[in-house]
Amino acid sequence: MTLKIYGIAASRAVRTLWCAEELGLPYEHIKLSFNDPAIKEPGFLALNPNGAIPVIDDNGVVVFESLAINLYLAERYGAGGLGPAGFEEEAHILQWTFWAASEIESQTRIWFQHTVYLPEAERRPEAVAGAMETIGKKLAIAEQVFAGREWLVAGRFTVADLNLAVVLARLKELGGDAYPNVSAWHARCMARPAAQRAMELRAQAMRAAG
Ligand SMILES: N[C@@H](CCC(=O)N[C@@H](CS)C(=O)NCC(=O)O)C(=O)O
Repeated sequence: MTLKIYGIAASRAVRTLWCAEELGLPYEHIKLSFNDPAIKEPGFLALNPNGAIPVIDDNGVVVFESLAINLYLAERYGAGGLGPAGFEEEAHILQWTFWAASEIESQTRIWFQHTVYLPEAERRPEAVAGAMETIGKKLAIAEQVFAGREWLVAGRFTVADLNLAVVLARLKELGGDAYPNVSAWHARCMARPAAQRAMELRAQAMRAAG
């Protein structure tokens, strides 16, 4: 049985697709949308009780949360490459992934809601300003990190880079131009053939959605 990836590419499922492409894994892509009522039904909720995408079923190993899925796939199928070789690398991969999720994605979510997602009348400029200020502080930290190295962990592209790069998918809109080292690292990540394939799947999904 192949890995099953649930979730259209025009969603956080693109993160999982990129990871699977990096690892060269065969997979079945079940293109459920985030607004498909099926993801709130018992059959899907048995896979992800949050009623959200992505979720994977890897021969019975069911995992939700996009960044956790990537950590799992990289460790299982990419040890010493995309995934960690040993506990020290693993610790640093977890460190940067948790940093991306807790310190940055918490803020990009606010930014997105108040610039794109909510109806205009409900958008609060002060929420955007607060999120941008925090994101700026975090990007300044990353700027220092990438002054001395090309990749986050172990001198090679790992799932830590992938996870942070996807959380910073809208780097330019988040003021990324002020951080040239971060921007150069992000461009290196996005230029990878697997990233390009995942972005093409995303573009196709967006075209299909109109
Ligand atoms: N933290 C979760 C967020 C999952 C999530 O919110 N997914 C969106 C699509 S990007 C979704 O399915 N939304 C539908 C809903 O929550 O009703 C992850 O990273 O996987």
